[in-house]
Amino acid sequence: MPAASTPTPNHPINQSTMNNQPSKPYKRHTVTAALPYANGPIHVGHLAGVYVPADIYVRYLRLKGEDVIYICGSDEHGVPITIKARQEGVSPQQIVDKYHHLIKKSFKEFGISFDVYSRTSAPVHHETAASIFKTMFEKGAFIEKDSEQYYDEENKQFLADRYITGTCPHCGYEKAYGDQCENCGTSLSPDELINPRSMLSGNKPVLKKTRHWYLPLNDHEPMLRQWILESHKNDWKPNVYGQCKSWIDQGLQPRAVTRDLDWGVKLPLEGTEGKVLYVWFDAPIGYISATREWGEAHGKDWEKYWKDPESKLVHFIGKDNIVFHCIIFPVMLHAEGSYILPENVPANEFLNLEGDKISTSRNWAVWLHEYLQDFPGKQDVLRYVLCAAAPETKDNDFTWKDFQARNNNELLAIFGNFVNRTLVLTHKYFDGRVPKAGQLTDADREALESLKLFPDIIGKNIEQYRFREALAQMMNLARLGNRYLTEAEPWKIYKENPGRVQTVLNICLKLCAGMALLSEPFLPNTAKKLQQMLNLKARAWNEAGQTELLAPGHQINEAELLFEKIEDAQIKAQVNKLLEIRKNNNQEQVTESVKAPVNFDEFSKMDIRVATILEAEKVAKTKKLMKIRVDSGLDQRTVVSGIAEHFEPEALIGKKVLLLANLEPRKIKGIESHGMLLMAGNKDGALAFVIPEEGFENGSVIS
Ligand code: B3M
Ligand code: ZN
Repeated sequence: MPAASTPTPNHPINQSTMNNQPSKPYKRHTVTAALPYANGPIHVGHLAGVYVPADIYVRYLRLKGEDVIYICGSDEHGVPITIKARQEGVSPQQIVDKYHHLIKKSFKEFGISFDVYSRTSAPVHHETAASIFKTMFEKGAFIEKDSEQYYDEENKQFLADRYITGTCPHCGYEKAYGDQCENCGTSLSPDELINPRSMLSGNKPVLKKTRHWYLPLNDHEPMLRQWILESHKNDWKPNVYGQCKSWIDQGLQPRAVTRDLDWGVKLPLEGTEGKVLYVWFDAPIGYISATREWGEAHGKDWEKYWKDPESKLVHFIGKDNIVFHCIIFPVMLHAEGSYILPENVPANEFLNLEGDKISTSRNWAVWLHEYLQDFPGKQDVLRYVLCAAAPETKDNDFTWKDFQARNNNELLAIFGNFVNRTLVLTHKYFDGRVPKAGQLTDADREALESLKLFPDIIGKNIEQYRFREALAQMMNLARLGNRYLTEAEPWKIYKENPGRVQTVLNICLKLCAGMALLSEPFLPNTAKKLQQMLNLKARAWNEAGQTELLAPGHQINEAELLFEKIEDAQIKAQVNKLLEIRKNNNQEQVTESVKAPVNFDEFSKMDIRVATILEAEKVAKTKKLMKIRVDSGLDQRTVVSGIAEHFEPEALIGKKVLLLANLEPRKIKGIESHGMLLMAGNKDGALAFVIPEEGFENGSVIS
């Protein structure tokens, strides 16, 4: 009995681990996906963590006939964008224009079905964000505070944290930022930096008084405790709940929500020129302004999606955005007073690439626009692999080998193979007409009974944000079909029992029709193609399990291949591309640690000669200094050198050394030093003289 061995509908984990509380019925769904920063293209990590799961969720809801809006847009403010613009010598607006369009295009190509993809530089956003700030201000939601902040006098500008560099007080790294040391990872505040410098002018910044507006998160602690820690203890993901709990338990602080910057949403208060809203204040409001833009364009009442308690608000984000979406934004909405709070915030962990953290600056990523060049038309394959390996509960790894295996052994060998065999046989034996089923065997009945359960099993997993499991179940339907067909062997029995073959193919076609509907959230292009092949009109989700889906006599279209084999050579090319990047990165690290390059002319300015040490003595009252008299072949001169801890003076007399003879004279401890002796130092701190080969007379030139 083929179907009896299917793990699917009886599979205990589906039901038992799910939270079976009856969910509150909602009238509509407001689904947001984190707004990507418009300062670079998007990569597989973005897709896997946020946009594919959210897309599966909304596609499913639409098929269920729910009222749903899927919202996103570009996050176009913030300091990194202004820094990138500076580096490239263009305006911030030019940067965001470039990436906004690139990102929007990538999403479209991968079938991410936003109802609106807006941007935070849009006037509707500036207006909405300013007005929410204003309402909050009028309600007394902020506290005002003066503080001293670093200011660049030459550029007449307060310096955002990222605009200040200096030495890390923890590890001594000289290029630490005002908010973080990228060497030791410590988060810093600008006043902790030793020797702070403005990135704009290179000057030492001065402290200057400035006024800012703070959101007193601490005042909202009771609300947060009740809403998150009590009400959402069981339905939020443990990683999300845990982060929120630890934030709240550590004690919340007032957070500054304004900045001295000229790129962003201007502060809507008198006398506050040069101040904008902090990017994390305006960005989440971007969800609201995008909804408004959509509502105004389509004549819809957008406010219901944000203000009616019968709307279910869900934020899809990555784990680094949890605090902003679970604490700060909800506090803003609550303080404003007329908005609903999110019902869930299903944040994912991170996706790594071939064992390493994805990094834009190190170019360690699979960029979507590049993927499409190398694998044209294979968007669904990537969606599939990214969902199957989604970092739902822990960080996960994307590897090209896994990509190939999932395409060849799953999509092609299971899904594609079953569909293809069914359609080809239907054309071969019945001219592409759905045959009528005869008497059903136990195996037939079981296959049909199983089919009926799938919409619910897959749907429940999606509703619980368990997309990997939902996808695995969808594939179990294909597995079931494959096994059923293989065991029924219609090609062997057609001659003596064509009536049995009619029944078998009738059932296989119904399974294919179920797959055509239930795969849509995951593999939208494939589903569409399969629906066309089956000549199936668009249907609702729940119909996928109904056995009347394809009536006998219904004409299907020609079979086309849904998936192609991915060859070793294609994978090798991708792996080589990454190896090349890794090699370049390693080289860069080496060159980064050496000093800035000099050209030949600069080098040849140095006059380096062979010399002999005539006398040496320690400089009194110092530990390190030694006064050395040398014969340079040109003259006799004094050099002060910091080697006294390493050598005894007597041991140096008569030694041949190399002398940088044209170093500007310098007074050290009152002694005029005319040059420098070349030394080698190793990482243990040992020193050795660089010595010429035997037999070179004083004055010989080094070049
Ligand atoms: N742009 C951060 C990020 O991509 C940010 C999300 C904003 S969502 C309101 O990590
Ligand atoms: Zn450090």
